[in-house]
Parts: sequence; C-alpha cells; structure tokens
Amino acid sequence: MLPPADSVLWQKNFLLGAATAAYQIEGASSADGRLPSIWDTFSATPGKVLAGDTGEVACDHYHRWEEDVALLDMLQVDAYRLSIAWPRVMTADGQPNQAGIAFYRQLLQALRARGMKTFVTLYHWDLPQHLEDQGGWTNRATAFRFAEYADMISRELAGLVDAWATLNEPWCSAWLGYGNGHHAPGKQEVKLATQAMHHLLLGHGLAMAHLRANDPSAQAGIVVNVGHASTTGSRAADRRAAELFEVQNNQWVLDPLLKQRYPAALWELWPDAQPQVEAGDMAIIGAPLDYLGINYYFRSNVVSDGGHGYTEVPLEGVERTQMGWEVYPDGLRHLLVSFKHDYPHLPPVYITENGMASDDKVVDGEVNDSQRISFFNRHLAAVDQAVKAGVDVRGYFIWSLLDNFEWAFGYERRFGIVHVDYATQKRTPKRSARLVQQFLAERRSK
Ligand code: GBH
Repeated sequence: MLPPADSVLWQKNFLLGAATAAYQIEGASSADGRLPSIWDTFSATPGKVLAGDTGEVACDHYHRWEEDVALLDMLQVDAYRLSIAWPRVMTADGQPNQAGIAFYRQLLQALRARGMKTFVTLYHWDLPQHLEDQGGWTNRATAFRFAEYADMISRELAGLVDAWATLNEPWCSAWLGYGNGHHAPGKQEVKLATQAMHHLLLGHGLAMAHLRANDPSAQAGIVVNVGHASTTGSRAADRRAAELFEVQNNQWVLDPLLKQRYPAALWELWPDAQPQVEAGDMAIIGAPLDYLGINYYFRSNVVSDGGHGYTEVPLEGVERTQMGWEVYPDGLRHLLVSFKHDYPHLPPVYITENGMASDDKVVDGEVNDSQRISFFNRHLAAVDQAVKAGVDVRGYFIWSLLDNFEWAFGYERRFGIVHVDYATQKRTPKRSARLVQQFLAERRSK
C-alpha cells in the first residue's frame, strides 16, 4: 500500500483513520443502565437479521476497549471515528447516565493520550426504544429529544472531541428504517420515511447549535451515505432513472443541508409523500457545517421501471465484494467532483467510511485479505484524483477497524482490517492492517 509520490496521502495532515459504530462493536447491551434501542428490538425479532444475530455481545468492545485502543495505537492511525450509544448515556427521563458517559470519557482520554484525533458521531442508528414507542423519527418531538441529548453529551465530553458528527447516514435511518423496512424499526411506508428524514435533519440542525455553543474548539458536521448510479438502458427514461436514483440517495439529504430545500425531482418519484415542514425548519437544517462526512461503498446500475421510478439491474462481469456490491472506485471520484460542482457551499470533506466485506479466515495466524488491499488502494487513488480536481478532502476513514455486527447481515459479513473470532473474541490484524501500519510508519519517517 504505497501510494505514488505525488499522492495527497503522503501529506501528514491528510488524516488516515479507522471507524466503528457503537451497536456494531460494543455488546454489553444492558450494562450500567443502558436502555434498549430499536436495534435490540429489531434484532430480537425473528427473520429480521441473518442467522438471528444480535448486538448483545458483538465484539465486546465495552469490556475490551483497552485492547482495541492498543490495536489503534499499534496501527498508529491519525484518527479514530466512533459513535456514542444514546441509550447508554441518557436515562428515559432525559438525565445523564454517568456510568455510561464514563465509558466514553475514558475511551476518548485514552485515544487523545496516544495522539489520535477523535471523530465522534452522536447517532449511528441506535434510537432509544422508548422514543420509538412514541413514533420514533416520524414524531417531530424526537428531533427535540435528540437536540437535548446533543446538548447534554457535548457538555459532558467537551474538550475531548476533535470533530462531532450529529447523524450517521440519515438516509439509512429514514429509508431503510421507515421506507423499505430493511433496518430498525422496520416500517415500510414512503410517507413515513420522508417525514422521518425531515425530523432527522431538523434534529441535526438543532443539535449543531448546541455542539458549537458547548464545544467551540471542535468541528461540527454530519455524515451522509452517497451512491452512484449508471444505466445500461438506452432510452431517455433510463438516463432519467439513473438521475432519480441519485436524487433519492444523495440530493434528498444534501439539498436540504446545503441548499435549504428538498429537490423537486423527489416528488416526481413520490408524488404524495411530501413531509410536513414548519416555518423556519429549512434554515435550521441548512445551518453551516464545518465539514461534511461522506460514506461511499458502491455503484448501482438501474433502468426505468416504466413509470416514474427505477429498478436495479445488476451489471454482469464486474468485480463484487462479499456483500455483492460492485467495486467501483471511480464512483467516489465522480461523486466528489460533482458535489463540488453542484454545491457552491460544499464544506471540507472527510471520507468517513469506505471499505468492503470479504469472507476472511485465519490461516496460520494470518488473514490474507488481498481483495481489500486492492480495494483501498484504488479508492484512495480515486480520492487523490478528486483532490487534484479541486475537491477539499481532508481525510479518509477505513470501515472498519474490526469485523463487527453488520446490521441485517449479522456477523456473516466481515468489514474489518482486524479479524474477530467471535467464539473467543480474539483479534487478528489482517494483512490490510499491516500495510496501513507500514504506510503510516513510512510517512512519519519522511
Ligand atoms: C454503512 O452504511 C454504515 O454506516 C455502517 O454502519 C455499515 O457497517 C457499513 O455501511 C457497511 O454496510 O436498499 O436495503 O438494498 C452503508 C450504507 C448500505 C446504503 C447499503 C445503501 C443499500 C441497502 N449503504 N444500502 S438496500
């Protein structure tokens, strides 16, 4: 993994980090007063998660965090991105739960003591179940509960965080959670999804003000997932289908954040699903960001569904990962360059997630994840190209530090650069982790 000499990766201020999320690694789902989240409920519902897996134990990071910090220290990454479990740090009546907060305080202190920058996401999908019982993100009140949580936790942890993110991938919370039901809470209604999105974004905007007031030296932003679409169809309707895919996946979130409006084309796709928006909401949502976190994984090929929408038609003969996702690095370059063009107010960007799953096995104490190494090399080259095209990208986080609970796919899909044997909780750095470590050592010696 040695990039070309002129790559932005050699610049010491270009952050190379690793990322995780609370529910996917922590386990200890009822320790120290942690309340149930929608993912505890969802994963306990038969048929929702592959093999009936849950996050009850996961990587047991809640108890093994020191070992995991030592792994990060061994890799010598510049930064670590983690998320805070809302149900761990706040009681049902909105008070701080000091036992849960202490966990994050000691973790952040340990990371800081080892010279790592801390990127902290407030919400990576684990809504307290008691809020879902009152309608979850479809209830406007949840946006205000989220803002209270952001206020409380940013007071408690002020000074320990380099960059806050309000939400991870609101598209997934809204669409997978309330639209197609693949994720918790498993609702399936477009109208619920658009309303949930509006409340997620409103919660984000309200939270931003608290983050800035309580921790003025930290950066504050949001993390979004983006997708790129191609079409193999030859009709104008097919090209429009590819555009609408990107409207649904990208502009639905980015336009409110960066242009203070929903894209009109969204209502071409969903004519009867406009959310209720109150006066002043869009200005709150569109408050300036210090940075935008972008998570990119793959490209989708679509054609027109004959009506106003699109259907996916998988490309044949392309490289795919264990998830079945196409490996398409140029999609990342393409999207970054097009965002710079489409959004005059695009803030500095961090790639907050990029990575792939493979069916990795430990053989003689080693894991040879050669597809992942090639994946990283090619996506980092795509980021470098975007930087050279003028996009202000300041860092890149590998998804993920550890193999972990891959949501609806449970433990079957391995995204880590460190292998986890779930029977013993033994961590084994894969070859990709060794190469990251070597590259960073080489960069430091220059
Ligand atoms: C990220 O989301 C998550 O932030 C992270 O927690 C997760 O582990 C990682 O990716 C790997 O999956 O319409 O049901 O076919 C990735 C977001 C996932 C968005 C797949 C688009 C298509 C889902 N992407 N998704 S579906």
